[in-house]
Amino acid sequence: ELKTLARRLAGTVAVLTALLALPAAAEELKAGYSLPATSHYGVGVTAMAEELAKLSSGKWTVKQFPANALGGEREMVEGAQIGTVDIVATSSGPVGNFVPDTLITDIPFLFKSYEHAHAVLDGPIGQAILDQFPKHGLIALAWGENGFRNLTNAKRPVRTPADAKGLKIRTMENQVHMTAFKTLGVLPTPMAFPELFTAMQQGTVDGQENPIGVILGAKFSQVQKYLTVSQHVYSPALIILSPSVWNKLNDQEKGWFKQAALAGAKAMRKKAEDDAANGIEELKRQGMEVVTDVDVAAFQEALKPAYAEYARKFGQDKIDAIRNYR
Ligand code: EAX
Repeated sequence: ELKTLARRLAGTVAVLTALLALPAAAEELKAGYSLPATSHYGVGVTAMAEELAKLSSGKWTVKQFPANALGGEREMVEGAQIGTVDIVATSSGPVGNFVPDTLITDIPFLFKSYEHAHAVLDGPIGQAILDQFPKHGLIALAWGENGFRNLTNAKRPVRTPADAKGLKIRTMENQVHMTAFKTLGVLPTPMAFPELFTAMQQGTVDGQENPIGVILGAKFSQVQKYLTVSQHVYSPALIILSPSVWNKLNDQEKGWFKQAALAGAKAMRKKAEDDAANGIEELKRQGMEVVTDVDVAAFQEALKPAYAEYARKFGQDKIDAIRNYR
């Protein structure tokens, strides 16, 4: 009888051992973002997922929740903090409320070009900001891109700050942006992105500002007549990972996530830039009236008091280090 028991035990141990040796079922990660799957965020997250699957031999799969299905960007970042969302592709818009060091990147007319922005964000200045995330309960894997933002409204063509004065414009939930719009004499109305379309439809706000790919993806031409190609601020994006995922990874796996996020960020940038280059024609076809001869110098002049405030807040040396970075 003892022998039978021993044999059974051995058999059980053998089965258990075999089970443990089997490759574990893929772990599914939830990824959220505010735009359709065809947008730069969708393209970026897809590229990240493919690279992660390749590097890890399929250990992780990514289930995507486009178009605010997991809430607005602030809510998704909160979700990453508490572990209800695993991956978030988000504009920097609400991120400064969690990691104040990101706010310096939201200053209007700070970045001169995509190349300039990429050089700063992918260099030591950008890395130093990413390094701040863990102490705020978040992991930032890479800088992605939302793009240069442009003003739209339902009232009138805008070329100069005088044209913009008095318009009620939705801004992101971002102090740096709100300061800028207040300074321009615009009535800034901070609002989460998922509420924006209805707010414009109902006339609660006159307009908003976003990169061309966002204006296209969110179908804003249905509720906005005038587009001003103001490119008044570069809007970085971030690929954020929940610490609840990160803290379980070994060093090799952490490397895979970073590498995959960099591939995602690269694809995101390419799509955002393609949309910016090609999307204006499409918006015209959709009926928007487009102003391209914007008086940028007048906007920069009108923003002087805001720049003085940023200098007090961030330090002129820090701002200049970004402005003059090459
Ligand atoms: O990230 O809130 C915004 O205007 C963002 O630019 C948009 O959700 C894309």
